[in-house]
Amino acid sequence: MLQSTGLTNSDSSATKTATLSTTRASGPCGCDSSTSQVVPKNIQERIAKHPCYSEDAHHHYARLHVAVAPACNIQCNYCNRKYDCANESRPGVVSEVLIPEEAAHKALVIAGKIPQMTVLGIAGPGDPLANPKHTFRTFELVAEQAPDIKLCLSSNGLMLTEYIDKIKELKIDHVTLTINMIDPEIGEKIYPWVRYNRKRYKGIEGVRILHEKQMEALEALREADILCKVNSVMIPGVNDQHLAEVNKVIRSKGAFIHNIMPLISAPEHGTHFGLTGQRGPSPKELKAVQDSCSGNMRMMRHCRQCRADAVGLLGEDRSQEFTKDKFLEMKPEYDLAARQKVHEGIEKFTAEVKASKAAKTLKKGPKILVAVATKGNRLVNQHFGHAKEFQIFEVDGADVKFVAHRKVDHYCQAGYGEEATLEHIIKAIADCKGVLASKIGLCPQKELRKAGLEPFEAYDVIDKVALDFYEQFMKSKELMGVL
Ligand code: CLF
Ligand code: SF4
Repeated sequence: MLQSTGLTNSDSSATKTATLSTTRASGPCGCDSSTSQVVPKNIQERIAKHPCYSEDAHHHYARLHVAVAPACNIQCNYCNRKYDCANESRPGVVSEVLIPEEAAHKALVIAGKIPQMTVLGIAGPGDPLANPKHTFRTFELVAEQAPDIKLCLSSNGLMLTEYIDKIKELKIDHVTLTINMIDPEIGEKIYPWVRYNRKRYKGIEGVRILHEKQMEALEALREADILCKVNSVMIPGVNDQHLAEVNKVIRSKGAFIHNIMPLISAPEHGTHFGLTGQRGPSPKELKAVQDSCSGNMRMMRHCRQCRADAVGLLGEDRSQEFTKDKFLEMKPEYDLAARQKVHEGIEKFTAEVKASKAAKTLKKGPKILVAVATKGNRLVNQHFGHAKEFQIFEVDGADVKFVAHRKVDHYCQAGYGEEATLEHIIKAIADCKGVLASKIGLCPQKELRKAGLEPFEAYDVIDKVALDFYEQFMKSKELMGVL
């Protein structure tokens, strides 16, 4: 193993324990630094605590989804209405539907228990704007009682212009639209019908209405100065070649960030695409399309396609701790001052990380990928065997940029390493050169090395560990005469 940083391995709060030293990380907004766009300061402030709009924020801040919107007004071929809206969720996931009062209670409970929870999102299980009464009532109740929580909604866009005044009135500052096409002929392969003004339109007629309404929605959001994220589901052979055009159009209409997500499709989901064998893209195909758009605008690469009742940091779903039977028994512990104190600690930590970035000029070298085991807080702070996902960072000796995450089954099952699981993990991160974790057992170390993945143990800020690893990795290559 390359020599680790040798820091004490502890799971205590990131903001207290991390040693901050030489780091240079992703762009100023924490999103995709490959775009030349600089985020104005006032917008940086608006996204600084939103885990989806800011890649930096997603290491520290959490979101809560409340499932108050069961109905939908369109049909997507990747959706089975028995499950959550697949525009912001993994197919096959079912959330418990709540009434607004239950949802507000849940938000106040969680705001106390997880003070890093800064955003309340409504993203299903159907379309929030096909359920306007419950959606807006929930936002009203939460805004009245927890004014520091940001309100966020995700929609297919069909009804957005009808509700733009209400969205403005409630100060909903973040709206996601799922836009998969700008050409109705392509849309015809994705949407069999659309219901608008109490009438169901089949085929291209319906898709044309959806397309026009989505374009109007983009303009309405720009006019209202609401930050718009566009989600696009990448469907190989249907819209994969078309997404660059979608990207161009949404950018020209003022969208702030583009989230190209993979189609997840399996026969057991019972969706049209699942049953007809439509496959989703490979990680490589997805990255290629994201890369092709990244010169034009900010790209989101840290989406976890969460459930309509997701709770916690994006990479950790704590929804099972807060099922309806459990949270209804809990008392709201919302405490604005205590929350602000936690947020100040996070801000201090991130400011120190940023300041340390500027402290040293580092030389860029060839790019490599590393896989990081993390429980959040922008730290290498998880045992290899406990990781349910690895965050993938691109490192070039000067910059450390988040590029993806890979879900895996954790290697350590009931205290023992699972050989078959290790094989899958290695396959999932095979394009990396190093694996950074707070602890890695001797057996997985051996297997990782055999597969060309160098294990590296440390407990510190991801950027620092990645640069330390890079330096030692490059040195070892030089010594071996590889470079
Ligand atoms: Fe939720 Fe969506 Fe708001 Fe985020 S999720 S409503 S913008 S608070 Fe985020 Fe989840 Fe991806 Fe959505 S990771 S599925 S992009
Ligand atoms: Fe399903 Fe969402 Fe599409 Fe409606 S908009 S059909 S809920 S994926």
